[in-house]
Amino acid sequence: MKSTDQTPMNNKTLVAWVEEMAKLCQPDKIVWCDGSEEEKIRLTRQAIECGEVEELNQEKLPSCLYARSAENDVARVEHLTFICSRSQKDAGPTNNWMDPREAYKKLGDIFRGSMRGRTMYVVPFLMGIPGSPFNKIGIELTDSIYVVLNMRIMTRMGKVALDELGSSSDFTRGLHSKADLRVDRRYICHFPEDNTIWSVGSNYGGNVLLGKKCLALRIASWLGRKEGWMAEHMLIVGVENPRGEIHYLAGAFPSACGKTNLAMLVPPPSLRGYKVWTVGDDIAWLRIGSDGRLWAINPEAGFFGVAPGTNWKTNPNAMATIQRNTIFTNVLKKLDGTVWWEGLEDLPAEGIDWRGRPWTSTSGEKGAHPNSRFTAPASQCPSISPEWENPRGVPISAIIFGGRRARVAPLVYQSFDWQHGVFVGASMASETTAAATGRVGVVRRDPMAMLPFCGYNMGDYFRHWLNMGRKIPHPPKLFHVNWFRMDETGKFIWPGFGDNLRVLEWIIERVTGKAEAVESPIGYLPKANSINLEGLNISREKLESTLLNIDLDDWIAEAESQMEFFNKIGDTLPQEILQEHQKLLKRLKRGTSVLV
Ligand code: TSX
Ligand code: MN
Repeated sequence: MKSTDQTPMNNKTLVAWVEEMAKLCQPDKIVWCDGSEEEKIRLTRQAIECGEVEELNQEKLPSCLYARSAENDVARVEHLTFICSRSQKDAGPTNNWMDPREAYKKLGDIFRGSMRGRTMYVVPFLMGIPGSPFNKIGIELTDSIYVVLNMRIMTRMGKVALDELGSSSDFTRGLHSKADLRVDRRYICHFPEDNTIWSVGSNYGGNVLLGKKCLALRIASWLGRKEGWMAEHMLIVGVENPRGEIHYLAGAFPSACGKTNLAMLVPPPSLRGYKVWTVGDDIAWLRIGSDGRLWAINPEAGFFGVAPGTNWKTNPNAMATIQRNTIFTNVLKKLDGTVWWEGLEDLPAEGIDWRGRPWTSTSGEKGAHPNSRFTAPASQCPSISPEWENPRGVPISAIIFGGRRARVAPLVYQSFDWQHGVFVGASMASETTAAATGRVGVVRRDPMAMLPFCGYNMGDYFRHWLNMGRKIPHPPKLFHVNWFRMDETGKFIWPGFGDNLRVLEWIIERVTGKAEAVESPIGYLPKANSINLEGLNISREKLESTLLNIDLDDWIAEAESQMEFFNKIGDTLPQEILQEHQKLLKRLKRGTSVLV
C-alpha cells in the first residue's frame, strides 16, 4: 500500500485521514486524482478494460460512456440511509437514525479489507465555484472508477479543490466502497457532527456520488442551520424579459415533476423576446447578501438527470447537453453503439437492455430502467446562464414550491407573507405516478421537497426557515405551482413545459408589482386576465373555473391531511406552522374571495 508522489504533503490532516482509511479498507494501491484530461483518458481506458464501463459510438456520441449498475442497485435507498447524530432527536422523526458509535462499528466491519485487490482513488472535490464564500470542500475515497468519472462531471474535481483547501482541515470526509454490492450490507451513513459520510455496498449515483445528496443537501443543510444559510433541493433559473431585465427564481419540486425540464425551459413562440437561463437543476445554496437580498449558487458542475421522458420536444436543451462527454447509466444500448430510453423516440427494433440482455421492441419489457440517468457537464447546456459560475451567485426574486396534484392545488398562488409561505412549503405534497413503486395517485407529503434530504430534525428545519425570513431584509416572495391539474376525464388541463413561462411571468410581475391578484382562502390567486393566454386554446372562463378554482370542501380535507403529517413531526414543530394551519382552516370555513 503506497501513496503516489501526488500526495499533497502540505495537508497533514488530509494525508493522515487517507492513511487511516486505507488501513481500514486495505487497497492494493492509492491514486490521488488531479482532475486532468490525461487522468480522464487513463481512467476511462482502465474502466473499459476491466468492464466497469463500455465505450459508445464515438462518431455519434464523442467521449460518451455507457454503464450498467447491478440489478439490485438502481436507485437511492431511503430505508438504508441514516443520520448518525449523537442525539436521535437531532435526526428527528422523518430520518432513520443510528448511534454514531454503532454505525462506525457496523460499517467499519464491512469496509475492513473491502478494497483488497483494488485501487483506492482519492477524489478531492469542490462544491461551489472557485473563490466563492459559499464553497465547501469534500474528499471522497472510493474503489469505483465509475464514481471518479461521474464526480469529475458533477463537481469541480482534483487540483482546483486541493488548491482551495490548502492546509485547512475543514473538509467533508467521504468514504465509499462498492464492497460486495449486497443489499443486506448496504448503508449510507451521515455523521454531521464529524463532517463525515460513509457509503458502502452500492455503486448507484445518489448513494455514491457523495458531493450531491449526501454533502450538498444532508450535510450542508446541517451546516446551513449552524452557520445561518440554506441548502435546498431547488432548481435556479433566470427569466429574461423582452426589455432585457432578468429575474432569478428558485424552485423546489418533488421527484417526477420535471425539475430539470423547468430549469431548461424553452419559451413558446407567442412569448417572443423571453429567454430562460439555466443556473442549476437540483440544488441551491442560499445566503443573505450585503444588499439584504437572498443570493443563490448551484454548487454542482453537472446534471445527473433521469433519461426516460427526455426528448427533443420535452427538453431540447438537455438533449443538446448530452451529445458528448456524457455517461449514460442503465439505458438501452442500440446495436449502432448509441443509446435509447422510453420516451426518447420510436422504439428501435433491438438492442441490449439495461440488464445487459438482448432486447427487442416486441419483448414487452422496458429497454431502459425507469430511473436510468445521464451525467453531463452543465457547461454544455445551450441555455446555461452567463452567471452560473459567478462566485457571488444570483439574487433570488421568488421561491416556487410545486407538487403534482390532479385536484386541489391551483395552477399558481402566492403566499400572504414569508411565514405563510413557509407553511405552504411545509405542507407540500405530490401524488405518486410510477406503478412500480406502489399505488398511483397516493398523496405523499414532501416539505420543501426535502423529506429524503434534510440532514436534521424537520421541525428544526421549519424553524430555520422562519428564522431566515426574519433575518433577510428583502426576502424573495413565496409561491406554489401545480402543472398537473386534471379534468373529469383524467386529461391534463394545463399544457405545461414551455407554456409554464406564462406562470413564471405572472410570478415575476407580482414581484415587480405589475400583476393583479385576488385574495383567496389559500393565498393570492391570479386575476384571470393577469395570466397571458395568447396563443393558447384555453379560455379565460376555463382558466378560472378549472385551473384557478379553489374547491372549499377539497381544501378542508386537504387541511386535515396536512395536520396528520404535522402531528408526526412532534414537539419541534414551530407554533407558527400550527397558527398558519388554523388561520387557513378559518379562512376556508369563511370561504370568501376578495379582489386586491
Ligand atoms: O416536466 C414536465 N413539466 C415541466 C416542464 C417545464 N412534465 C413532464 C412530467 C414530469 C417528469 C410535464 N408533464 C408537465 C410540465 O409542465 N406537464 C405535464 C403533463 C402534460 C403532459 C402532456 C401534455 C400536457 C401536459 N400534452 C401532450 O402530451 C400533447
Ligand atoms: Mn433531486
